Amino acid sequence: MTTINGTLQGAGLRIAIVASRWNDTIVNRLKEGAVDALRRTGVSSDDVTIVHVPGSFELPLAVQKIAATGKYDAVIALGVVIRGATTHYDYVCSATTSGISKAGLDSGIPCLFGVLTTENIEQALERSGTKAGNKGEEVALAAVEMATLLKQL
Ligand code: DLZ
Repeated sequence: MTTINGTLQGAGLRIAIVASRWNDTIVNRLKEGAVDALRRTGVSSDDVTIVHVPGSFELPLAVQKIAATGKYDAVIALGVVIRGATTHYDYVCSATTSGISKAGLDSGIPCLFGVLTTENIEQALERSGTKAGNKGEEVALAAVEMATLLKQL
């Protein structure tokens, strides 16, 4: 029997972070969590590239394009979508989740979903470094694990 696992040894990995400017106060907290987690795994700051897009709806295209360059071992998408009074939220969430997933499957590069989809700003704050952890940190660790796993497959 063979068991294959990724690791949290990030030295030498090249990581791109794509972050939306919509809800940027909270997205910045996710970004800080992600960068800090990458550093703790040994990813060099020279190997981290940060790209900004207007809103979460634009994340998939940028993620797809970056993944297709072959220059990165993983691409992390960060955004915050907060439900409003209309159905806009549902469309943005749907396009963002399916687009980021497709970018990963099409490119073969791990494309991580670090987008908070919340009912209100309180839930988003809780998940960006207060009560309920930091989604940015969580996806950064998942990025390192997946990148090191895929190198073995
Ligand atoms: C327009 C819009 C709205 C209403 N809400 C959000 C949001 O909560 N989070 C987010 O990341 N982006 C939002 N946007 C912007 C869209 O993602 C997109 O940038 C615009 O519709 C332009 O395509």
